[in-house]
Amino acid sequence: MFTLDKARQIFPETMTADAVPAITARFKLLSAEDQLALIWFAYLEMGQTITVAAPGAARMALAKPTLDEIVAMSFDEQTKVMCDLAAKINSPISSRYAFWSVNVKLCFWYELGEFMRQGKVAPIPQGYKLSANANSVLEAVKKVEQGQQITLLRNFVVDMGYDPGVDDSKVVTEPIVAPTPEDQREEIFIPGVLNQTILSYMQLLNANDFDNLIDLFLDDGALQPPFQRPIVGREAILKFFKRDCQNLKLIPQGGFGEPADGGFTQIKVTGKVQTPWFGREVGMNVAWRFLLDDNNKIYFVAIDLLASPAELLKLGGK
Ligand code: 45D
Repeated sequence: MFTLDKARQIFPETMTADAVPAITARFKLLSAEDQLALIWFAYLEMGQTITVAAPGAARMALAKPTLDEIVAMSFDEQTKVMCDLAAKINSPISSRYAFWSVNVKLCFWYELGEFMRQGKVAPIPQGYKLSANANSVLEAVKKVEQGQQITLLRNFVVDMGYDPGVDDSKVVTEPIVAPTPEDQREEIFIPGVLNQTILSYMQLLNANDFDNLIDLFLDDGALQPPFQRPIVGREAILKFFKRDCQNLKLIPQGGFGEPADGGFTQIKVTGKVQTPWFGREVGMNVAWRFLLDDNNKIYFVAIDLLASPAELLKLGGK
């Protein structure tokens, strides 16, 4: 029989983007000032080739009162707020920030970035010199592919704030969108994969139809997002879907399945994922490693960010 630990080992030849946790670990050792400046420089650099989609008013609403508060401050106070966030120092805004979902945090920083550009919020001091370490982390960020770069930026933002252990039920999240009407959903074809659970998974996630999506999972099923611990149990997974997975676009390109122990089936799919933040401009190379029970219910699925596009072609025993 499978345990969660054993399930996590399926398709061990899958090479994930190790540069992401490695760079993140080095980033965390930098001073708050260096962290903010590095993100600013990386963001400017990326801005030359890709654009972040401006969040609409409804999405921005949750961060708005805090943004208004910051705009009313002096430049020195604003700089302190940002440094406190980066240094995870306990302050009113740092602790409020910790309760925001990933997308609310990203909305907040998107708007601060705009304000910094417009001169409404303290910019990174002109001529700011990164330390040697920060500079080498920045160079490392510049070298990885775009999907890895945006994952790094997202990691940096998620880790900020003062978080003494946030109660999951109190996380502030954006409103939930309605599922795409059935007749407007795109069919999914995956060369090499006929399994209906896998096809439904892709289609239901693309349609934001999380209530039906969760029915594909076993009660004690688990989902492991890139570089994270598995989320275990239907309730927790459904919460994660509704909170962090709206408007994603999954574009599976190929797959392979084979029998596993105990009547289970393991299926690996590779392809691209687009985030609503960058739309079609960034396709992240990912693998889904599924383990289904004998009723085709999902016991485990891992989503991995792949080391390189070459990994898209490595399927199963081939
Ligand atoms: O500090 O099948 C300034 C799951 C400077 C679900 C700034 C999935 C100062 C199941 C520039 C102002 C979700 C797991 C900061 C699939 C400063 C499933 C601002 C996968 C911070 C497929 C910085 C989904 C800013 C995936 C504004 C892989 C940064 C989704 C903005 C991946 C960064 C989504 C943004 C990713 C990053 C989104 C908007 C990686 C967005 C990244």
